[in-house]
Amino acid sequence: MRSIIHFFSKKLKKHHLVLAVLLISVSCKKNVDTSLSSEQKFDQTDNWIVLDKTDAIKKDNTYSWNFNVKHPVKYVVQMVSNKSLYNSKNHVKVTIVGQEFKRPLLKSYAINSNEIVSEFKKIVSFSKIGEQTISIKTAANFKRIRIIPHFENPIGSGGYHQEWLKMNQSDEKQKALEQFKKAKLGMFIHWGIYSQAGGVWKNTRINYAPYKGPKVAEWLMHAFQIPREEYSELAKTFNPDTSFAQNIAKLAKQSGMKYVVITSKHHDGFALFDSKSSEYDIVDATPYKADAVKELYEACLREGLDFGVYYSHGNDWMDGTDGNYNNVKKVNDSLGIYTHPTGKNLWGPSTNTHKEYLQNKAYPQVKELLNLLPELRLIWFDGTGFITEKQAFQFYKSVYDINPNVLVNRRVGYSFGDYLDAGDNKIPSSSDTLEKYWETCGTINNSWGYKSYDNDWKSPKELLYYFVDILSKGGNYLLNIGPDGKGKVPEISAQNLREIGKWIHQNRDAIYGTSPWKITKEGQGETLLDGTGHRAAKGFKKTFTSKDFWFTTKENKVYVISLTNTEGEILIKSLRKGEATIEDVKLLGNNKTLNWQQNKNELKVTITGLPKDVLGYALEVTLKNK
Ligand code: JFZ
Repeated sequence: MRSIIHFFSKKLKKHHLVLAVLLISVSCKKNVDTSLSSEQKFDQTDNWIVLDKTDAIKKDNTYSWNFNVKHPVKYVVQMVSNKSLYNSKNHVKVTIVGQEFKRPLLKSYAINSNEIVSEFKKIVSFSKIGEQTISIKTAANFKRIRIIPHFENPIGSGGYHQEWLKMNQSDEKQKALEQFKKAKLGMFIHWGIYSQAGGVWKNTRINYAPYKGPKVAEWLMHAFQIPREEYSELAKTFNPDTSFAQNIAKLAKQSGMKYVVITSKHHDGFALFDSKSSEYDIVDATPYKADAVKELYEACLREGLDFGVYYSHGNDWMDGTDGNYNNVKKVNDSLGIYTHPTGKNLWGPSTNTHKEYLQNKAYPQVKELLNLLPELRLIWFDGTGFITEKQAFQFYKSVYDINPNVLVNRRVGYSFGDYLDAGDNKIPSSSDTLEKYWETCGTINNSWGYKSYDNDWKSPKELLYYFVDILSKGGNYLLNIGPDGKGKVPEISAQNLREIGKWIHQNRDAIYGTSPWKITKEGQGETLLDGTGHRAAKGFKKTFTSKDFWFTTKENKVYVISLTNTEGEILIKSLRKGEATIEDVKLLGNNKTLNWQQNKNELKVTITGLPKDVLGYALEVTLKNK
C-alpha cells in the first residue's frame, strides 16, 4: 500500500513539473529561439540514482545496494526519511569503494508533508561508468537513498548529443584542438574595472568583506554586495595606459606562452570590448574609449600568439538579474535539493528576466566577439550552473555557426565543451581517466584579478613544477596574471613568468607538441594542486631531488625533466635495459651528447654543462626503431 502511495505521489510530482515547464515555455514564447531542433521533455530526476530501503541487502544496521553509474561525475548523497520516524541523533556511515564518510543526520529539506531529506555535504565522485556498491550503516528509520548529480555538473537529457558531436568532430574543431594540444602553455588575464580597486573597497580588504563567497579580487561587487549603480562608477575612472596590449603580448611571448585568454566580460557584467548590445562597456562608459580586447588581439597576433576570450555567460551581476536563482530554486525546493546562491546577484538584481538577459545581452555579445575577432581561437565560458541544457547548447552552436575554428571550454555547461578542466588551480591525478583533452587554469598568487596586498607569489620553481606535472599528464596550463587598473602587470609576477620563459625556451623540444609517455613520473609520489583556497592555506613547501623525473614524448624521443641543477651521475629507472633501446642521450639547450650507460636496473647518465642558476634541465633520449 505504502509503495502504491509513493508511486502515485511521484507521478503527481512529475505532472506538476511538466505543467510548470509548459507554463514557463508558453509565457515566454516570444523569446524562444526556434533555430534549435530537438527540444524534449526532460525530468532531471531521470538522472538520479534512487535506492529504496526495501530493495537493500540488509545485515544488522547496514543496508547495501548495487547500482549502475551512467554518468561518471560528482554527486551528493541524500537520505529520505519519514518525518514522524526521523531521529536526528543518528550518525550515518556511508561506504562507497574508495570513499567513505560518517555524518550526523541533519534535517536539510522538507519535500512534502511526510518526508524530509538529509543531504550529506561530502561529495562523492565516480570516475567510471558501470556497477557500483553503496552501503549505509544507520539505526535511523529511513525510506530511501538518493544519489544526485552535484550542481556543478548538471546532466541533461542527452538530446543534443548527436548534433553536438557532429560539430565537435568537424575538421575545423579537430584542427583547432590539435593546435591547442600542442600549445601547452597559455596566459590567462583577469582584468576589468575591479582591477582599479585591487581587492579593497572603502578601506576594507576583500578578505574581511561581510558577505560569503570567494575572496578573489574580481568578486569585489559580490563580496561587498555593492549596488549596481555604485559599482558602475568604477568605469568612470578606468583609463589604462595604451601600452598595456603590447606589454602583455610581449610578456606572454617571452614566457613561452602560445595563447592568451582575456576576460572580455566577467561576472560583474562589464565588457572590455566595444559592445553594440550594451552601453556598459569600455568604449561607452570609460574615459579610455577604445576597445581593449581588440587592441590585445592585434598585439597578440603580431607576436604570433593565439587569442581567446573568457566570457561569463551564466553570471552577470549588472544585467543578468539573479542568475536564474529563484526559478531554479522553486523547482529544486519541490525536489528537496539545495540551490547554491554563490555567484548570484541576490542583493540588487536587475529587473529583467534571465531569459531576456540571455537574448538581449549574452548571445548577442558572443556573436559580436566572434565577428570582432575573426582569428579568435577559443571562448572560455564561465558562471554556469543555472542555465538550461538547451541554453548551454545554444552558446556552443552559435559559436560554431559563426566560426567553427573556435574551441569552447567545459564550463559552457552540461557536456558541451570541446575539452575539460579539473576545476581551477586543480591538476588531475595520473590515475584519473578523462575522456577529453584538458587544461588546468591557475593563479600566480591567490587571486585572479589584481589584489594590491596579495604578495603570496608562486615562485618560478613552483610554477614550473605545476607546468611539468601537467605536461607529463598530457594537459595544458593556463596561467593567470592580474594587471592593475592601468594595465600594468605586477613586477614580481612578470619577472617570475620571464624566468620560467627562459627555461621553456631552452627546453622547448620537451614541451610543445609532446604527449604523455607510458609513465608520467618517477621518484616521490604526486602532490596535487587542489584548488585556489587549498594552496592559499597550505603554502608550497615541496622540494625536489635528483631522483625526481617527469616524462613526455614525441616521435622516437622520450624527454626526461628534472627540477634540480646538480651535475654528476643520475639514475633513471624507467629507462633501464629492457624498457627502452636507446640511441642517444642529449642535454636540451646545448645539444650536447652525454655519457650514458644502461643496465637492467636503470639508465645512468652523467650530467655536465649545466648553467649555474637554472631551474632544472631536460634530457632528450632518442630511442632506436620505435
Ligand atoms: C571562476 C570565476 O568565478 C573566477 O572569478 C575566475 O574567473 C575563475 C577562473 O573561474 O571561478 C571558478 C569556477 C569554477 C571552479 C572554481 C572557481 N571550479 O570548477 O572549481
